[in-house]
Amino acid sequence: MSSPLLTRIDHVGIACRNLDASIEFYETTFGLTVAGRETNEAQGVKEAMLYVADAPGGASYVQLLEPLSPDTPVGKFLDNRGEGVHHIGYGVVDIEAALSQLKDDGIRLIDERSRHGSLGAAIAFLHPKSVGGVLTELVQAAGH
Ligand code: V0V
Ligand code: CO
Repeated sequence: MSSPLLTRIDHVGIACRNLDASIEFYETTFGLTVAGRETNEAQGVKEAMLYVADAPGGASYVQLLEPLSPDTPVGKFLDNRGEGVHHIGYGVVDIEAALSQLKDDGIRLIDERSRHGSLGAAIAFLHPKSVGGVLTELVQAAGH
């Protein structure tokens, strides 16, 4: 059998209206700690990564996402569905190779090439219509 394309759950992305309030909730309720915060203009978000555990090829996190404006992926999601799980980010060993394999398999790619993600990772999204309604992100962690 070939080795799995996905090697860990890197993060669960959660859409929220107020990043500071959501961070406070995850810190006080679950005892998590912020590993990094960033404004990503290209993705239209202010986000924070809260460390959960070490995992093969990286770690796993909760990613809290506040939109920079209504006309962004997370802004539209909040309007349509409200706060909640927005996407799952999976670890991969080689993101460009994974994208090329998935494209050959007929999976609809949102990103043909990897882009800049949180904590210095390379990221790329697969369309939810190709993945059973789940917005799916590939993540190659920095230094891996
Ligand atoms: C929209 N849809 C979703 C969805 N967002 N389905 C599952 N999960 C989501 N998060 C469905 C929606 O219900 C519609 O289905 C259809 O897709 C079209 O929705 P729309 O509101 O018209 O939105 P679009 O088509 O303008 O954009 C949807 C996509 C967009 C997925 C293409 O959100 C996108 O490009 N996302 C990738 C970038 C992203 O999400 N960045 C923020 C995270 P029906 O009604 O037609 O059935 S940034 C991040 O994670 C970072 C930086 C990181 O991890 O490092
Ligand atoms: Co993400």
